[in-house]
Order: sequence, then C-alpha cells, then structure tokens
Amino acid sequence: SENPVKGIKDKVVDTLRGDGQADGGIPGRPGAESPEVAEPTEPRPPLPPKPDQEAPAAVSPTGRPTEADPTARAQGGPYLTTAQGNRLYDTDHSLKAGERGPVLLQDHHLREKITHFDHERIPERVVHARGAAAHGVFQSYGTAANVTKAAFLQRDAETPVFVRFSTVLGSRGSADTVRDTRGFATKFYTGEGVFDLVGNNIPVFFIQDAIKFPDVVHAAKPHPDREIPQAQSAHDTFWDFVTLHTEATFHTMWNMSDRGIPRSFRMMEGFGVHTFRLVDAEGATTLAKFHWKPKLGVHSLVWEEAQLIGGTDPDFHRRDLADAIEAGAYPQWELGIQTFPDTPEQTFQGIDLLDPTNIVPEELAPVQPVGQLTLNANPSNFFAETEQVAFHPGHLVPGIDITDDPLLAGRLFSYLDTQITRLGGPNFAQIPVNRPHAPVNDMLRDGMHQTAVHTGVAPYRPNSLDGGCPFVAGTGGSAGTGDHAYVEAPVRIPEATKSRTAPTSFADHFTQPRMFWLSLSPVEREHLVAAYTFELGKCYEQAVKERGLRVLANIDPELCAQVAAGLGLPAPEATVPIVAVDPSPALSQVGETWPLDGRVIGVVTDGSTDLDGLRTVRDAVFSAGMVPLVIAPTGGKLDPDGEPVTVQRSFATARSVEYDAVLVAGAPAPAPDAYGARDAKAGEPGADGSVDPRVLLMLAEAFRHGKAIGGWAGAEAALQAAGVPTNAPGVVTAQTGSDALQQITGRLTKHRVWERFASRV
Ligand code: HDE
Repeated sequence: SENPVKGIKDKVVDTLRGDGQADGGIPGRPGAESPEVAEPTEPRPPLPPKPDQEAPAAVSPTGRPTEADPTARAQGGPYLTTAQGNRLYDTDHSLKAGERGPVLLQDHHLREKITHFDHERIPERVVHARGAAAHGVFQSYGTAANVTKAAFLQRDAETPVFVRFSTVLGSRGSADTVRDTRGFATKFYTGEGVFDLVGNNIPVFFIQDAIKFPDVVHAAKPHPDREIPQAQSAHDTFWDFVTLHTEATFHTMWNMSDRGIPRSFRMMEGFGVHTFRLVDAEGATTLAKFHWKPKLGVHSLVWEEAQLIGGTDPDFHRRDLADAIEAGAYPQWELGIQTFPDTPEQTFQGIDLLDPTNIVPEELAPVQPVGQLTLNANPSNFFAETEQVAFHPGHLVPGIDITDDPLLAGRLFSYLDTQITRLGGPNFAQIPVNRPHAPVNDMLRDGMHQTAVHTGVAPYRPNSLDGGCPFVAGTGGSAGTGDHAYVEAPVRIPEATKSRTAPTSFADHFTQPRMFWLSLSPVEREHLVAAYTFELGKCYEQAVKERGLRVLANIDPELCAQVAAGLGLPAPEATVPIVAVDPSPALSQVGETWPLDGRVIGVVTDGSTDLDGLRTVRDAVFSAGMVPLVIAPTGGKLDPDGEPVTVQRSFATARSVEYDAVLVAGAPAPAPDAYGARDAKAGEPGADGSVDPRVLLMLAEAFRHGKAIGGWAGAEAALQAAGVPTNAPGVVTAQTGSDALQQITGRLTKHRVWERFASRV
C-alpha cells in the first residue's frame, strides 16, 4: 500500500524550507501555506476552515443537505453581532451610568455575553471524558460479504466515519499518557443509517455483567473524599476492587502491560470486545469479534516517558493525532473479524464467547481483514464534534446484531440514557456530528433542543391523514432477509428460570492472564512486573497489597515473586491449580519490523557544526517519510545569511520524549541560559569541555528509554559526558550525519533498542 507520508513529503519539505515555519512548531504544520497573520486592519468575513478541517457532508434532520446552505447560522459577515444578528459597536465596556458609575442592567449585550459564557460547559462524559477525534473514510474490501449483508462491508463500499479516542478515568483536562485503557469509538455514517463500533484498545473488560459497571468506575475514579488521584489506577480503591473481584484480573493485566501507555493513538489496536452476530443475505448467522489493526504496528511508551510527558506535554496523544493528519500522514487501520460458528452453546474451542473477560487467541481464529480505515481530516471545532459526538453500541445496521453478552446488554441501555444528561435532552441525534447520512423519518417529536421543523400532522402509525406514511420496511418473508436494521436473528432461548447468577463458564479468572504472561517477551514481562510493583506500591493499605500478590500467585509464581520482592513482602502460594496453557505469540508487541511513517528524529546541533551535514540529514529524514526536529541552543534560524535552517526546538523547549531517536552533531557547549552556565560564553565550548546540561539530559533519557542514538562531528564527547557508552546496542557514531542516520534507522523499525532493557524475567 502506498505510504501516505511520502505523498505529502514534498509539500512538507517546502513548508520547512519556507519562511513560514514558526519556532516551536513541528514541520508539516501550516505556516508557509497559510496566509500571513496580519495585524487587524479592516472588516472581512471569517477565515475559511483549513483544508484538513472539511467535515463529511451532513444531512439535516429533515433530510435536506445543509452543506451548501449559505444561510447556515454560525459565523458569517465581517461585523460582530448579538445572537440575534444585531450589529454591535463595542464589546469591551459594560454600559455604565457615567465612566466610574454603576453598571446598568439594561445592557443586553453584557447580559447575553456573560449568560452564554456561564453555560458554555456541558457535563463531561462520566467515563471516557478526555478524548481526541478525527474524520475519515472506511473502504471495504468486500471480504465480509459472505457473512454479513451490511452494505458498508460489501465490495468497494466507501463510508465516511468519525473516530474518537479517549482515556477512561481522567477528567476532560487530564493528561493523555496516563496508564489506562483507551477508548476507540467509530461512527460509520452508512447509507443504511449509523453503525457505531464502540470499542477499546484492550480486548477484554473488567466485569462480565453491566450491573457491576458503577462499582468498577467508583473504585477506579479518584477517591470521593479528596478527589485524588486524577486519571490513575495506582490507588487503594482501584486495587481493592480488582483484587476482590477477580474477573477483573485479565483486563487489569492488560492495563499493567505496555498496552496501558500507548506511544500514539495511531499505534493502538482496537477491539469490539463483545461477540457480535453477523447476518448474511439469506439470514444465516455467524458470531464475530471486531479488531482494528494499526498500519504502523502496536507500540508503547516506556513508563518514565509516560510520566515525563504527563508534565511536559499533557496533550501528547491529541497533538500527535492532529499533527499527523495536518501533515498528511494519515493514520490507517485495517478492520478485521474473527468468526465463529453460531452454535447453540456460543463457545469456541471451550472459550465462552459471551464472556467479555475472554479473548479468542488469533492463533485459534485468525483475524480476517475486511476493510481499511483512514483518518484524513481534523475536526473543525472540538466542542461541536469531539465533545458532542454520541456513540451507542445499539446503533446497528442490517447484517450486524447483538449477542446475549450480559455486559453488552447493559451498555445498550446506558449509552442512550447518558446522552440525555450530557447533551441536554433526547434530540442529540440532530447535532451535526451525530446526524445520519441516511434519510431520517422517525416520528420522534419535540423535546429539549429540538432544531428540526417537522411538517405534517400525523407523527403516528397507523394513520390515513398522511397517506399511511412513514411505511415500515418489508421483512422479506423470513426473518433476516429484509432490508431493515435490528434483524433479530431467531435465536432459541432454552427454557430457563429467572436467576441473578452467572454460568460456571464465567468462573475461570486466571487461565487467560497466565496465557498473556507466557506470551510476552522478557522485556515486556519486566515492564509488567514494574507496573504492578509501582501501582501496588502506591497503595497505602497493607491488606490490598497482600491481596494483590495473592492474585498474581494464581497467575504465575515468578510474576508474583518479582512483584513481592519489589514491595518487600513475602510471595504467597497459589490458591488455585496453575493450569497449562499455550502462549499466543500475537499478544506480544516486540519482534516484528514496522513502517517508519511519521516517526520523529531529534537532530541536536550547537548551531554551527557541519550545517551542510545537518541539512542533508534533515532531507534524508523526510525522504524516509519521517519528521526531523531540529534542536539548537536558541530558537530562530541557523545560518540566516546562507541557506537558513529553521530551528523547531531550543534547548529550553526540547525534551527527549518528543522523538523516537536522536542524532547529535558535535558536543554542544552550555548555552547562556543553561543552568549553571552563566560563566560560559555563548557559542564557545565550555572551557572545561563541558556540554549543555539539557543536551546531556536528552541523551541520557534517550539512552534509558531504549531509543537509537547517533552522533557525528565529534559527538563522542557529548555521549561520554552523558554517560552513554558509545559501544552500547543502538548507539552509533559515524563520519557523517547521513551515515549515522542510516545506521539508526534499522533500529527504529523495531520501535526500540530492546536489548538495552535489563531483564530478570
Ligand atoms: Fe462504555 N460508556 N460502558 N465501554 N464506553 C461510555 O457513554 C458503559 C464499555 C466505551 O468516545 C458512556 O457516551 C457501561 C466497554 C467508549 O464518546 C457510558 C459499560 C467498552 C466510550 C458508558 C461500559 C466501552 C464509552 C459515557 C458496562 C469497550 C467513549 C459517555 C456495561 C467495548 C465513547 C457515553 C466516546 C463511553 C457506559 C463498558 C467503550 C456511561 C454501562 C466494555 C470507547 O454510557
């Protein structure tokens, strides 16, 4: 498939070479292309949206296209007005009785401005409050056509989509890189109505029954007395719950693995979690699980990076997604399905398909690709789109049906209910981002925030006054063969007695966690041990720590022993037999090689050493579809009188966590603003051969985080001063910058220099 970055590379290089690149910006962001930002001059209409902000065409609730409607109300005309379109001459002063006198209640503009402001916020989502989203397109391969009649999954079908990624626990303003599950929710605007695939980046869930959702969320959210900690699972109530309620063990384990701290939304898998039921054109059914596979591979941060980014750039994932799309490096995923025969037992090789704490290993049921998702446009307005989008697992199209997973059942209730509070009433489907791209004729009327002007007198059935309209779809004779949604496959329900119980097949909470542990590479196991040790170590209650170890003992004695050692506690014995289980190699993130599209290479310079070499490196990074980040002692331009090189980061604004690998030219002396460098003269090597402390920090961190490091033009001195052994794996020094780049690129395709991490397990 074609590399999306390469297509736009020339444009990006031009941007970088042009004069428009602002200091501190990343290459690829508009600058040269957007009109110069002028000081205010004369009235003109509002700026049009940026090219990548075009949202898919929306359809009004009455079915009329709104796209080309010039009378659409938001932002028109060059002059400031009230909400009623009355032109204003001043918006900086309240109306007062005299210059120093009291403010007058009759000032309509003041009252309207403040009142509207007072109501700008809506309740944040009760979970998944913090998110980032993008528009895109889904292209179907047609390979699912033999198992589902869903029109958007037929050959060559193209469907506009809106995807929102999120963290679960934090509030709207929390940090992106916290250890947490990530939401991965996709709205397909199909010709048959909306289909929402509301998934996560982790394929299992904490609970098997929706009735436990308030419990797990109350336990995981901040403590109710002090409202701390924010966006963290490393606290007593979370661990209290997940260790008492052992069906949470597998999900918790995914959270503690590297999956809990993704490198980027672009490098995450997505999972529908539940088993769904697909229906074909003849009414035959197949059970299926949905998977999103990122084209760039699944990659994670290391824990220290995640913590540093939480402070240096809390918007890291949001920025990464928006920047990539703006630069034309469109993120892509393949949608795949695992399929299983729809037998009355609803199990596959002994795995209960209705238990959302189970996966079906890919080795047993391969993920079959059915289409490709490309995110190609940023939202134009965060609130209107990302905040107001409303997903619902019950938004289904013909050919996709639900199963009796008790977790899914509760979700089908919850998502509609929650929008009524969050979006202020039952008419949220009329908000542009939520509008179907299929005709809507629903007989739902009135209510808060009704914006449709419905006509006619007969929103009821049966009627004769409207000629019997609207009509219901034909069922096509036998169940499953009509063209309507909610096919309701004729599933037989065995004779049963009402009971508040779970089947015994839901009772094994440790076999799949053990499979996960056995499937990880040594370095991933090391990370898992470190995460458990950190999180349990942050708990205050001894009983919680000890119970945590008892759960781990039932997964694997080695895992338990390592965490116990870190906590300074004895390792308990297992209380259930440890069963033999085959590993699932697909669960490991380490070992393969992946495309480098959009990877960021830091290029550190003292501002004068081998600038020709620097330019060559920068261009070579682009040619490889990656992004160079030129880091110099101060902002501005290098070689301003020659062939200027724009500086993206100064030593003061750069931090290693922004890039995937680093190249250093020479050994940059302390810049004047470096701590403790007041005596050093700018641009001159420190009298003692010293190197700027911020460069040393960058190199030491990059080394610690397993990043490839290359140097040229005397960089050995900098590496040595930073404590980076020049003969360590993934550290190279070369004659030229290009050689150094070439040698580290191979390392990058593996994401990190894995050999650098110590491994005890
Ligand atoms: Fe959600 N979940 N959830 N959830 N969920 C919400 O809906 C809920 C579950 C997921 O970007 C809420 O509109 C219950 C599993 C995502 O807007 C709420 C249960 C999975 C998003 C809700 C679950 C998810 C939500 C809050 C247990 C993965 C964000 C705001 C039965 C398959 C969607 C909202 C977005 C959001 C309820 C479990 C994914 C309260 C009751 C399992 C990605 O309705």
